[in-house]
Amino acid sequence: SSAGTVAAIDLGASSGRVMLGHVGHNELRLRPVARFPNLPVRTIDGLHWDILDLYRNVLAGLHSAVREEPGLRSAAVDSWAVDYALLSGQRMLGNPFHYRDERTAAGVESTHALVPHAELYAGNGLQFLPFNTLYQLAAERQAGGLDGADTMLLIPDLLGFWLTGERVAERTNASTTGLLTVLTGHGHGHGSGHGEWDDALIARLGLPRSIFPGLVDPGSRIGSLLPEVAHEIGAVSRLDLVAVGSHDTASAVVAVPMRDENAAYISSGTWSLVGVELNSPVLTEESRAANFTNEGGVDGRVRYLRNVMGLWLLSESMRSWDLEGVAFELPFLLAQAAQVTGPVTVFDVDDPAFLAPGDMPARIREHCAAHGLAVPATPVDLVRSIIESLATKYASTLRAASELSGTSIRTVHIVGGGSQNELLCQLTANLTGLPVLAGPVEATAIGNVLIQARAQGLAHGSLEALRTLVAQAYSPRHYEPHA
Ligand code: LFR
Repeated sequence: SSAGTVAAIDLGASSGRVMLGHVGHNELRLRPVARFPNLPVRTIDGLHWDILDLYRNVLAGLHSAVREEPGLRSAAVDSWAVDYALLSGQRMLGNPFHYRDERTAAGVESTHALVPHAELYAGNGLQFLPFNTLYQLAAERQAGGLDGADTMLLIPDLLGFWLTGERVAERTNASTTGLLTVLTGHGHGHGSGHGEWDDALIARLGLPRSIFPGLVDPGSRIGSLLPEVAHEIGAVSRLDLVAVGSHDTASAVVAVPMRDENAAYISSGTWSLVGVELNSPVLTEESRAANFTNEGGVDGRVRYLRNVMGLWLLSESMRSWDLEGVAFELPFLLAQAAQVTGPVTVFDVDDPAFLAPGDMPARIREHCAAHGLAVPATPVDLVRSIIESLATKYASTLRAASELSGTSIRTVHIVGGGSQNELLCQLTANLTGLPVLAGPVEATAIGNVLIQARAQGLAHGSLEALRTLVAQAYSPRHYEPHA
């Protein structure tokens, strides 16, 4: 038939959701069937994801999905990047660590002692983030954590293994490990993308090559649900798990309704991923110094972007105020922040001091004091400062992306949760001097749905064709720049 339904399982750093996506000729509709919080847990050995809680919620979400849509064609998982579980046979060895856990510092040092960052960048094209998988694995190795492990699976691939029994490494997410080679040639109508596991690098880092599973590309079939899983979710017919851009940012970029190569994107959620889409990577020394990444996109495209600290600054501030027993409503704070007319402190949102969980307002105040900036006095001042500082960083990052890649940027798309933040969108337009097109909010789930739909023959063509579908179904909101 010409229309059909697929299920997107989308796990973000603060919440997860299962969405049904209905796709047909000129037709694209999503509806949520389950939403659940993702609450990390600190134990004596560090900060972890509550992966079993997430998996239980995924199964419950699939159960609802199948009940609502017995003819469901397929499902696919995406999540945040870089984190993984180690397995011995079918058994998971310990609960996955959270990328905000501080154990990785030692791994950075030992890795760079073996392979300097300039050399890493030439081979993998990745920006330096202290939690990139290769550093986590180095820390793991030093702690003896790799002993007895026969497989490493990134988070979406771990859930895929539990659902189907198949062990794979989806390529877009695997590109964030730092252990894939970035390809520099131009593809044929495709991006050049990422290649294979870098055996030489893996050997130099003293990592066991055998723990890395075979790579698969978005759009390929991973396998059918195991009979006991199908039974548990009440599936009556065969249900396939499909690989999509399992790195959430890769899926989000699929669903940015960009109309030409002069468009830039900001995937604005816990992180803000700010950049452009390219067909081949930029590996210059300037690019490395500016800490731009070349991550693997769907269809071999390159996601040329930088991580900006993102709405984490705001959500973590809200959490601190909650813990202190001062209950603010976010819509109230944002409305008040939009009314501020006096001078606003703009600080560097990317100070590594903001990475770990903890008292965010205190850290922002300390940062401002240490840098000779006026310290935001009230929660409203602080919220305004965060939003204005984020928009300022968006603007400078887009200028850098443009210069480093030789792209001229004429429009800026904001997708994800941040696209609903009117103050953020308007300030981004003002500070870039460019029109901002906001939405869709659920870009990640939409990108997940679209790549499944294409694999099932429900949608066709290049990413450009898929983006036309997005623009029709979710017309973005326009913000014009004001002085
Ligand atoms: C966004 C994201 C970023 C990645 C960070 C950590 O959700 O996936 O792309 O750098 O989380 O995995």
